[in-house]
Amino acid sequence: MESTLPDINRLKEEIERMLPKKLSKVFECYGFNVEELLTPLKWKPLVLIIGNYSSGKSTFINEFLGQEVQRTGQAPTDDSFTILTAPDAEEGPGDLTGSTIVADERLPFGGLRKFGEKLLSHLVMKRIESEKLRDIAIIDTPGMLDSVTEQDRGYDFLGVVGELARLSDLIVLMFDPHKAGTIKETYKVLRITLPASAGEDRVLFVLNRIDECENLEDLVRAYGTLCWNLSQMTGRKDIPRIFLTYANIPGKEVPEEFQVWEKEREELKKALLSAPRMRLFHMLQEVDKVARELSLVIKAMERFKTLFLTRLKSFGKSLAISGLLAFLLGDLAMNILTGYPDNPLLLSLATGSLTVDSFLWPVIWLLFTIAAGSLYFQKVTFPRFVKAYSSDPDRLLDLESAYDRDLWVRIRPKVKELIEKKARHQIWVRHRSNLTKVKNFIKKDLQGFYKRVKRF
Ligand SMILES: Nc1nc2c(ncn2[C@@H]2O[C@H](COP(=O)(O)OP(=O)(O)OP(=O)(O)O)[C@@H](O)[C@H]2O)c(=O)[nH]1
Ligand SMILES: [Mg+2]
Repeated sequence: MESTLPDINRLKEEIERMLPKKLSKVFECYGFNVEELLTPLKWKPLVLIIGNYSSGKSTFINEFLGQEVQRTGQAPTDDSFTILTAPDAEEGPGDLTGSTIVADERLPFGGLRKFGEKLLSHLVMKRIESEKLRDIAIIDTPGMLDSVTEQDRGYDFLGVVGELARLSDLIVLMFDPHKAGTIKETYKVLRITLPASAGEDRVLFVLNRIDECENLEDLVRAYGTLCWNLSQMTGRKDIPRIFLTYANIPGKEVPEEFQVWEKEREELKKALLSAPRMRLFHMLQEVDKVARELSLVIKAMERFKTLFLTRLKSFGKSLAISGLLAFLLGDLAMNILTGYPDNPLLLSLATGSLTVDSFLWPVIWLLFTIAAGSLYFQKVTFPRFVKAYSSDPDRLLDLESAYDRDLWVRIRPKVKELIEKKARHQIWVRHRSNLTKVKNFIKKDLQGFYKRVKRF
């Protein structure tokens, strides 16, 4: 059954509602803001087109939209990130500058501000009348180059690609036969940027401009090279699907044996339209990730609480022994040093002259020891304990999987802050029951949604 956009939107709203409903209390306990979590994914589904320079990104976009929106050309042509979308009912067509884009809170691009002025002058939004852009936005990007450094570009290009990839629901990575997977920036994107920002399932690999291969042999060679390079770059053992495509350029004859791939171009265009459905997966993956992050925070705080209780217990034991000694010997010591009181507790016990008064000083000594001990615990022992774990929260967890280790790196500062600022509160929180709630959420609610989205 083909799912319609209203169906997708209904489910999207349900996912947005589910998270606060189920987990907002638990989130609050650990200083997470549940409302903010899915905000970056509230705007339209995004398709990011990245790839080698001159691989045909802009040509493909123009063809998809049926309009000449983007400039194309043989040498590196685009030096800007261009967000293409249709204007809302209340807006007219027109361009928005980088600084307007990052300042607009309805748009998810505020995170790009950190890349500086130079990027903002290379960021633009084109609002164009296009039916296809009503429900998705497409981002055209500067082509990836070989011998370029951050200084040349003036901003952290790979950082920007990473930030956009995190927001995008589909990423088209375009190659061409002339440089099938050998460009340095492309290598870095595949090796570092994409694994950190987007799941493999979000990336569509495309070998474009195949019509420029001399013959089938040449194409097979280019395809083989790309596969080899991809496996080197991604570390994947399986070969992902690679769309083989070419543009129908007026006046250019496409060899007959290549025409069998004409349908792949159409399939790729159709895949772009699946971005709204991919957005649902993307949202669930975000929720999944943050729920797992939260589980790690809870586990760390549970361990912190247990360690604290153990510490408190051993301190309590020492205090009890000190209190007992003070109770039995405090007045005796006073008597030896000052001659007062006349009849200390132990002596009155030995001489059989025990009265109620004999307990006055022992009780005072006991209370004094307990008060001094508690003060010492609060002012010295506890702050030291907090410092030991806030400066090295890694001691709180044994991380088994690489996935957990990645999550931990991201949330480590949060755990640090939680211990530094809210240690006292954390000791009273019922971590175990919170952890059960989060685990049940991941196992039942989230899996239920995954199943529903897959059926779409
Ligand atoms: N033969 C052939 N030429 C193509 C194809 N796709 C694009 N071109 C041409 O290749 C050149 C580069 O295309 P663009 O669409 O500008 O490439 P791009 O990836 O946007 O390039 P940058 O913006 O510089 O990164 C243009 O002259 C296009 O006409 C194709 O499939 N086959
Ligand atoms: Mg271009």
